[in-house]
Amino acid sequence: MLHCEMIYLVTVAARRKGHSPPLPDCGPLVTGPLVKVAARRGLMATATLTISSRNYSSWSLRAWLLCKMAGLEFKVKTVSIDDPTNRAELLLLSPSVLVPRLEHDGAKIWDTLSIAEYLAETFPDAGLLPKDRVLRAHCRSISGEMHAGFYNLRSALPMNLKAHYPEFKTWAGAKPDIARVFAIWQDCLSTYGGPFLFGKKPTMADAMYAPVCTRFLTYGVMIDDVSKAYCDKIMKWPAMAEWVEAAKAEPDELEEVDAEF
Ligand SMILES: N[C@@H](CCC(=O)N[C@@H](CS)C(=O)NCC(=O)O)C(=O)O
Repeated sequence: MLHCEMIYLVTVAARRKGHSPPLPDCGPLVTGPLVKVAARRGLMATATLTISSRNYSSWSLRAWLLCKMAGLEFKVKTVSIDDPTNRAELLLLSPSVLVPRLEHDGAKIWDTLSIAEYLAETFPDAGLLPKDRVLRAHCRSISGEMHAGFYNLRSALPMNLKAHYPEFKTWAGAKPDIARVFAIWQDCLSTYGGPFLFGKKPTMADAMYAPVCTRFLTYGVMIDDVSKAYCDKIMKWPAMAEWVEAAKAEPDELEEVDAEF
């Protein structure tokens, strides 16, 4: 079971007990004056990114960072997936009943890595993928590795931006995943010089690994200096800081989950 699924099951229980208020709709994101004029005149495609909890949904965070990096003008639609009405609505939008889901200019995409590839193709100058063929292949490989793997890490250390458990005892099964993440980061940072994984600017790989940085901080995972500097850089990335601030302002959803740690 995906860690998010576990979280949402617990949310259902919380809702049955009457403690979980609906998630806020974060509304349209800021747009510049020229962009607004262009949009009113129908010169620009409007985009909508459907996400769930900013505090818990790591895939939502990844897609949101990717949209920001692409320079896409987009509205955010927030759905609470445990609500049966929302699930029915989401099923119409996303056949997997999972978020994130991006709709832009006729394209409907319900998978994070596909959103990343779509944005890289649509906004080739945004730098979501490195220009160099060899680096691009490396960037795709580690992005794919995160998308397809690290199950133990993701289930043992669920994203929870509001929480801080410095004494948390990490399940041994997650340790090889953690070691592998450190190895990926160290390889990229020493090969390409940082501060991001493929050099001076963030790429799709940084968006894919950003939630892992938050997990290491939330659960006090011991990290070496190089990885710590990378996590600090990610947390100070303005787009990331904006997301974290909004997550902290979100109503509490999962008191039961928090209480267990
Ligand atoms: N592989 C999918 C994973 C998406 C995913 O697991 N999303 C979670 C939220 S973080 C979700 O929608 N869970 C809904 C549920 O479990 O009911 C992607 O890349 O987008």
